[in-house]
Parts: sequence; structure tokens; C-alpha cells
Amino acid sequence: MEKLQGVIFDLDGVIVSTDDCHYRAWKKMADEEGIEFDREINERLRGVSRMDSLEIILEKATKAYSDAEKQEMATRKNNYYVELIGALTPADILPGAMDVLNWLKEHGIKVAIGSSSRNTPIILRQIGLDGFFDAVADGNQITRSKPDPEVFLLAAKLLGLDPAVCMVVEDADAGVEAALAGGMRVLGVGSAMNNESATYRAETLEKADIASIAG
Ligand code: B16
Ligand code: MG
Repeated sequence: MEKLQGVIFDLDGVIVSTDDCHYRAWKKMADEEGIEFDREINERLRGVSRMDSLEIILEKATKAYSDAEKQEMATRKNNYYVELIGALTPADILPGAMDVLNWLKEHGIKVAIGSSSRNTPIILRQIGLDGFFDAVADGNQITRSKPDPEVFLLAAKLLGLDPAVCMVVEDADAGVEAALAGGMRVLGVGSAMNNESATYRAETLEKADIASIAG
């Protein structure tokens, strides 16, 4: 393997845990519509774009919704979500994330964000990491969501690096698949720690031996 020159971090579930905010916002919208929704279904939304998430939720709907209605439901959920993430602070950065980020920077390895979330700029501002990354690729700049590699390929391009010298850190199976499809090595953490396709696996960033992974 070529020497590692850049690491692309997924945001939700890797740098900060917004799962509960997503869950509560979708739950409120689903309850208003009388659609069954629970934490098990919420797990399937990890790394999936907002509209694709809505389609998964609508599998339980008892009536058909028009495109305009779907748009309104997604907007309504996002308004609830944005209100909830307004309470995030730097204390919500996941354990080990800052140590890994600082270690990489100290060792001359570039760092980027590759997230499906269109709320990435708000989240980075809330947790005090606005301007910290060498590049940010997010849901606002892409048309195909994970498992398509688009967001990671864009992040690598913004870093000015070949995918072969980049590693992705992901918590979602769709993201692990996306990284591999983009020709990058991948560290699976959290929900992706048992993903056997991942190049490296760790329960959390705190438990990941970044020095040995970086070589
Ligand atoms: P938004 P990631 C993803 O972020 C979340 O994991 C996923 O649950 C969410 O639906 C998606 O962002 C879109 O988020 O509605 O804020 O645009 O894990 O790719 O950082
Ligand atoms: Mg994620």
C-alpha cells in the first residue's frame, strides 16, 4: 500500500454523534403523519441522504405521498433537526477524534470531511471545527449518495490527492462500500466496526492505533 497522505472523515458517527438528533427529528415528523418509526429503522438511515432516508421511512406509510408532500416532510424534519443540533458544542466531539486529528496534522497527513449531510457547515461551526479541515466535501456538493464514492472522490480531489493515498473513516456500511468503490482504504468504527470489508476496524477512534495504521 502507498504511504498514507490524507484521511477523509465521515462526520455523523465518526467526529460527532448526531444519531439521536436525526432520530428525534424523524420520529416527530413520522408521529405527526402516523407512520411507524423506531430506532431499528433509524439504524438504516446511517450515512444515507435525507431524501433516501425519507423513502426508507415511507416503506411503513399506509398512503402514497406526492413529490411535493415528500419535499415538505423532509423540510419539516430538517427544521426539527436544525433546532436540535443548535445545542451541539465542542464537548460533543466523540472520544479520541481530536487526538487522531491532531496526530495526523502533526505528522503532515491532510485531513478532510466527507459527509452526506447538507448540515455539515452548521455542525462544524457548532463543535468549533469550522476551518480546521484541509477540505470539506458534503451533501451540498454531490448528487449521488453513499455507497456511491462521489463525496469521498471529491474530498480527495479537494485535498489534491490520489484516492490510493487516502483513507476514509466511516461508521456506516454504505460509507465503507463507498470508500472501497473509490479506491481508498477504510477504517470502520462504531456500527461499521464489524464490517469485514473494511481495511481496518476499531470500536472507536479512541481505540484505533492511528500510528500503526498510518504506517
Ligand atoms: P442531512 P454522514 C449523514 O451524515 C447521516 O449519517 C444520515 O443519517 C443523514 O441522513 C445524512 O447525513 C443526511 O443528513 O439531512 O443533514 O443532509 O454520516 O454522512 O456524516
Ligand atoms: Mg456517518
